[in-house]
Amino acid sequence: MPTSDQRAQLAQSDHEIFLALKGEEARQRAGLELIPSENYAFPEVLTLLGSAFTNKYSEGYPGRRYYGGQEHTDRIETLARDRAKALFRAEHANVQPLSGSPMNQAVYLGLLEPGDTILAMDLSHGGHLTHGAPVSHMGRLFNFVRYKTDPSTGAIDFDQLRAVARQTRPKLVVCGYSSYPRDYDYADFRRVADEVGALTMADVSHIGGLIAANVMRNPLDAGFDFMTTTTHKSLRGPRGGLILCKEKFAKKIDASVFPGLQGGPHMNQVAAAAVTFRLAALPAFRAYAEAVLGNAKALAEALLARRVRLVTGGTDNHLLVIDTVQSFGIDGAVAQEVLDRVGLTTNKQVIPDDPNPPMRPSGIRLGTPAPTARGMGEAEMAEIGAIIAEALAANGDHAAEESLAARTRALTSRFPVPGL
Ligand code: DSN
Repeated sequence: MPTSDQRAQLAQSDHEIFLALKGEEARQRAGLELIPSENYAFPEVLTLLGSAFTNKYSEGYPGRRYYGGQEHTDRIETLARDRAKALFRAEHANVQPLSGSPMNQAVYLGLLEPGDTILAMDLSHGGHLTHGAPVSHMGRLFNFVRYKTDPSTGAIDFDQLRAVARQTRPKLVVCGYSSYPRDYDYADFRRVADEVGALTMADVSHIGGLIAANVMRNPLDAGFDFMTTTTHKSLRGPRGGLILCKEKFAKKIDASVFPGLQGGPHMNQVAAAAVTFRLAALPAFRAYAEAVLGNAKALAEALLARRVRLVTGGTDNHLLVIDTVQSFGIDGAVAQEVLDRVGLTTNKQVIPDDPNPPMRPSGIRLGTPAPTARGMGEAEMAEIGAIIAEALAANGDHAAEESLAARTRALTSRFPVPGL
């Protein structure tokens, strides 16, 4: 968080960038972030990201660095690792991944050989780019095979998953998602993986904060070998990645992150992650996580009451997917633009087996971590649901959108953005 002196200096040396910063702050204050992977970082996180730790190179690990001057960086990385292990009940933690993609790549590259088979969720059913999208380098390097969900309920089709596993003998079974509004039992994945001798990895990037707060299941409790999570979504930490694993994989994971994949870790990010893990262990964070889930249900109810079609019919976690084509006769790109105009930030989203292309998909994705971090509750979710449904039904009517934008501003003016 820059001090007022630092802001004044920025304004003087680069006014264009300063204006962009002010514009972004104003956008975040006046509008509302409903993208489920976004959040407002803890103020302590903003402070550390702009701190002296950003100046330091620290290749290696605590006690085994390549450069001198590590007395404070060793301390923060050790604290970050110990706190992460305690928070997630993990045997080993690596806090150095620069973000979500290198985090997942480090697991694949550290444990598997190029060409090995990985079983992961179909991307249109909610899987992530790093779970083997054909356009990603990992998708080219490894042989990804797929399982799907029942789009009406969201249930994983474990018969199909088992059949694919038996047929393709994957080395790794991956679960986790970026656009799946349900929860599942990790033991079901474990059983199939055990049958075919595969390792297990859960990418819980979206729900890391909800697992930390013990309001959603923890895959490590079901004996998963690896759990990965970004630290900036429901956890409210810095942009970054975290790998948790069994002790027997610790050496391979650490060597895969550094020197295998990355150079110097970003120690400002590691310091901010350490504070995040401390804050996420407090009772107040559990209350926040419970409110995230309650708000998602309230938002779903508000939308369903207006006959909006939600993929899987509702939510068990922090996110919802609206089928905008079926509900309003508009694609997700148009819906996203309409909602931008009324001050609600969402993202266009493919839905299961979407016949439409990713830039013009059939839906949008919503989430409650950010509005909940502003202190909003179920009454506000009812109003947000009403604004969304009315805006998408308004069919571009300028006057209607103006009046809905005023309703968004009335809402956000009552709930300041933490840290801004
Ligand atoms: N971009 C993140 C998301 O929106 O889910 C994941 O990389």
